Amino acid sequence: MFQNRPDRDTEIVLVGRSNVGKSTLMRLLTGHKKFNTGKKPGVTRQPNHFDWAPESFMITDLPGFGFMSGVDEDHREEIKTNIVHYIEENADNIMLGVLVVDGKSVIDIIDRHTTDETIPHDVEMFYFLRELGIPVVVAVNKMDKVDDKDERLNDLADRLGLAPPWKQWQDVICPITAKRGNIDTLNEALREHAHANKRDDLLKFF
Ligand SMILES: Nc1nc2c(ncn2[C@@H]2O[C@H](COP(=O)(O)OP(=O)(O)OP(=O)(O)O)[C@@H](O)[C@H]2O)c(=O)[nH]1
Ligand SMILES: [Mg+2]
Repeated sequence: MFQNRPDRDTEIVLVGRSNVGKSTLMRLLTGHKKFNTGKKPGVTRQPNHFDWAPESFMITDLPGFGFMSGVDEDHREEIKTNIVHYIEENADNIMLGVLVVDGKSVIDIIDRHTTDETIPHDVEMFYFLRELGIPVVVAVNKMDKVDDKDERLNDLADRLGLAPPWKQWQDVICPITAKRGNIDTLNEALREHAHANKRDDLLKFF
């Protein structure tokens, strides 16, 4: 199980497959470089918490799920189970889930893993959070590698059950390039959610 969670009332969690750029995004959101990022999937194995005591607020960078180099299937399943438990146990305090996906590969991965019996991890996580009553923002990262931007984002909206065009869902679908510090669309969505939660004291963070 994951331990060492600071006791804070309001939390934003970053979830997503390994290597999509969660820790890169965590660095930007917190302004701290201490979060390790890496070229190979599976860098983050325990939640990284960053908290602000006066606001009783924290952002949590969760380990990735799915493929990780050097990690066998059983261990990957265990990590995913731990992520699911973490979210269930703390759902009352989680204001928002940021599902981070790789804009370049997400559609291929979703389509490859969709069968009559299985739902791909990303889609499953999107619905899982919503079923727990946690609003979700999808941060579509690595847009620097995507050429057909609108087409790709329309496909993603469709796969998540949100009727295209994606531009109707700009409070949910936020294209970003974390590596270049370009996360304006996400910050805008985070501000909207903070305001909707009557937490204007958090606006200064985004
Ligand atoms: N091209 C591109 N690469 C990016 C972007 N954001 C992150 N990366 C790269 O993607 C790789 C993975 O980034 P991480 O932030 O470590 O990803 P993570 O989701 O935390 O990965 P795990 O901890 O393994 O789950 C690194 O090589 C990053 O530099 C982006 O916007 N564009
Ligand atoms: Mg990481």
